[in-house]
Amino acid sequence: MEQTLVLVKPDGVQRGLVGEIIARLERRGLKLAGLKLMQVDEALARQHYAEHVERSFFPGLLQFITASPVVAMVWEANNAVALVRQTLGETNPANSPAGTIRGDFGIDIGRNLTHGSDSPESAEREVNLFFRPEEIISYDRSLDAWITE
Ligand code: IDP
Ligand code: MG
Repeated sequence: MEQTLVLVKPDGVQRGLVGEIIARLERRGLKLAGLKLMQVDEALARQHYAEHVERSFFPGLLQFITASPVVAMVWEANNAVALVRQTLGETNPANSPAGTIRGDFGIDIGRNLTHGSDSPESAEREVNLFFRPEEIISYDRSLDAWITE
């Protein structure tokens, strides 16, 4: 099944939105496969956001993502990457519809509460950056037949 990396960024942890964000992904029907609170250091932040290294917002992004702990998670579903991105909303909360996490809780693009991998290839890279294989658990849920055909 497809996996994706989700981060509750430092703003989401500081604002007490970890439970709310997890609840929304659980209610959508995605399955939690990995979860931990962690302090991102500069080396990990640079690897995670390597594609943005030349952007003007990169220094601020590094400062922000390392400023306070994040909650890192692996979520599973068929099409998990796209489903999670839809549930998170647009990168800029100002463009995110109500009903999405960023649209309901965010204002600024640099304080958008969450990260979700942008493709299955990115997801594989990012899951491996944040998790060791033994930290990801595959298991059956008895209700799966009521969520997917
Ligand atoms: P994504 O998180 O929706 O995938 P990306 O374009 O990959 O968006 O950007 C990574 C993160 O960098 C965003 O989530 C946001 O926190 C930050 N970011 C992106 N563009 C800007 C910007 O123009 N100003 C400030 N921060 C930005
Ligand atoms: Mg991205």
